[in-house]
Amino acid sequence: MRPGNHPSRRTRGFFGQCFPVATETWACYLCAVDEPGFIYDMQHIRNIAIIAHVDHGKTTLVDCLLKQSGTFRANEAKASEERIMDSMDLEREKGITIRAKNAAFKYKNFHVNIVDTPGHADFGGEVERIMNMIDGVLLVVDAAEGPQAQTRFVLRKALEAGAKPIVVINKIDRDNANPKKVLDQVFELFISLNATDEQLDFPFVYCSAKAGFAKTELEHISGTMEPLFDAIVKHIPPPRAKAGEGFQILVANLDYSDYLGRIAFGKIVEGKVKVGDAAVCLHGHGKVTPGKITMIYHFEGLKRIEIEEAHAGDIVGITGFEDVFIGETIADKPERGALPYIPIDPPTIQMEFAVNDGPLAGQDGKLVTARHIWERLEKEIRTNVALRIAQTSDPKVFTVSGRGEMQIAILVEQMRREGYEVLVSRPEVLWKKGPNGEALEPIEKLFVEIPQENMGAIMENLAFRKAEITNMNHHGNQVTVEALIPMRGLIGFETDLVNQTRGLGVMSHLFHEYGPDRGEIAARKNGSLVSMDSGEATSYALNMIQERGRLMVVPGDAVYVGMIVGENARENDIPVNPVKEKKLTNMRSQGEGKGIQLNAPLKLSLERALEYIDVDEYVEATPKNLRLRKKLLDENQRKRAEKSRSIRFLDN
Ligand SMILES: Nc1nc2c(ncn2[C@@H]2O[C@H](COP(=O)(O)OP(=O)(O)OP(=O)(O)O)[C@@H](O)[C@H]2O)c(=O)[nH]1
Ligand SMILES: [Mg+2]
Repeated sequence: MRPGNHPSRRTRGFFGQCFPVATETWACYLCAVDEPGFIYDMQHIRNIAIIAHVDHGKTTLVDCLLKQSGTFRANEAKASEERIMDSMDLEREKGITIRAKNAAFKYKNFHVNIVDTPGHADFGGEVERIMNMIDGVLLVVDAAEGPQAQTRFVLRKALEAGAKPIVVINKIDRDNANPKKVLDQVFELFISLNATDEQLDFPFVYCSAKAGFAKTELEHISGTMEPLFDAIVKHIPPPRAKAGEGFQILVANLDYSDYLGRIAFGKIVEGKVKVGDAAVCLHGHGKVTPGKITMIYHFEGLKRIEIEEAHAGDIVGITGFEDVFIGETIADKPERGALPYIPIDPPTIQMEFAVNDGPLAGQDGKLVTARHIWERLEKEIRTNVALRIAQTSDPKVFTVSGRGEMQIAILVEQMRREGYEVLVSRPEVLWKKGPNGEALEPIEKLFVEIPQENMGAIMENLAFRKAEITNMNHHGNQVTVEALIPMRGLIGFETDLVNQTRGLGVMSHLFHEYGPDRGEIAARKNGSLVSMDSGEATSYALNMIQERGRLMVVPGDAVYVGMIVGENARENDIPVNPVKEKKLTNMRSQGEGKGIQLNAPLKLSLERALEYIDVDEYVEATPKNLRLRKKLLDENQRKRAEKSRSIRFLDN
């Protein structure tokens, strides 16, 4: 790094606050920004989040911005990867983002911190948690689908947090794209969210994240993302932060490393921080813990680079506090006070996690005790802000509350992969007490888009689920239905929608209000075929059982008393014996199993199984198996315990 014709160290002061250059004393700004760990002044930092409805192209857009800003060398494996930020195994398998993640890129002499967020409604808490880290958002909207339920949710959160939005109309390469119309719809959305005049004057960019180009006017010809890069540095303000002595950091995310311990991520809201500085953690409940900053990281590309000091405005990770939580403040001294934290919406559903006490417990998994499960749940809520956990009167049963069944199913799936075994109950909705002590249940606003020919079936389904249709719109062969539906009725609806429309229906939903009890909604129309014996299922026995309904096991599967081996064609549960062998007579008939035709068994995914089971049933999730069972394995005990409708309340 040699001094060049660029502004000297002295003139750099014009950019705002003075700042030291991390490397050589005489390095110039424009050259030095290429150095790892370079300290940018606030005027050259931008902190943005990418927000949108599910699948509108956030992660693809982040890929494009990272690649076109030259973050990866051409020969680096990442340069050819897709959806780089979806780094978790489950994210890659499911094709969706689950956790919000940070990265950063350099554009001209700007350092842009960028947070990719999930678009699925169940992970809305991830969007809320990062809002205090950023100062602007790219609101991505699909040029064909237009704004959807989660577009409204994330935009509302961004406006509440005072973040400056840039609207990005994405996927303009799609055949059915209508970018102009979608832009109008976005404008309407801003109005309906009571945006100020200034917010209504939002900048917008059209783009195709997949093809890698952006433009400010549809008529323009563009082969790169340049117009979007320019819009980011022009319209997103520098960080809302204050230079000066001392420091204050609001923790927005946590990570762990066996070697470093807990790493707290957040924006430096004030001052500057150096490795070795004395610091305090201002906890949520008013406690103050003294400590020391042991390490500082900031983001460059996908990497976390260790730095010696960091300044107001940058997003950094710091170590030194083992008991810090999301929403708490780390500062140089207690007098600086805690920063306000953006509250997170409450959870709407709850499931039980219980110790596997079935006869096959411990055969697949190593982590099976109540202590194992509780410690794993405690670890989860340190970083997963929208989840809540609680112990119950039964030491072997815990409750886990969240925003949707998928959010909790993801946790169960992760636990299975880590070697845990756990019994999980059906999701139950969390009610709230009204002003006069009456029970109020969460009501969701549902948006469904279906082919016209499926309308009858879907309307009937919605009526069964106690939905109240509020609007219907026919356009071409499609119908858009808007309804108010109790959250209880929504459980399992997505699976029905996919089945009834052969995958063509799309839905999204949003919390609307707590409303009066909408009455009984039957969980499912069929009872269970429950095993009354233990052993190995035989084809002979299964052949007889399949007369009664649909099988869920195959010959050779281990079964036990109280396990669900199939779905009854009728409403009630019936005991069946799946392990019965054919009695051998002197007249030897054809060999066992020969000539028997068993129908394909009903194999449910974890998520589908969770919404399928009834209130008195569990999913037994182990690393290798998913089984369904009755909570009470003994038939006589079950008969005594009447099935009753129980209501769970928030914060019980
Ligand atoms: N035609 C077209 N497809 C795109 C474009 N951008 C993204 N896609 C596709 O849209 C799908 C979803 O993209 P993602 O980037 O995973 O969407 P996302 O918003 O990150 O999704 P979540 O994180 O799950 O909410 C993928 O199949 C992408 O290939 C685009 O500009 N044009
Ligand atoms: Mg994504």
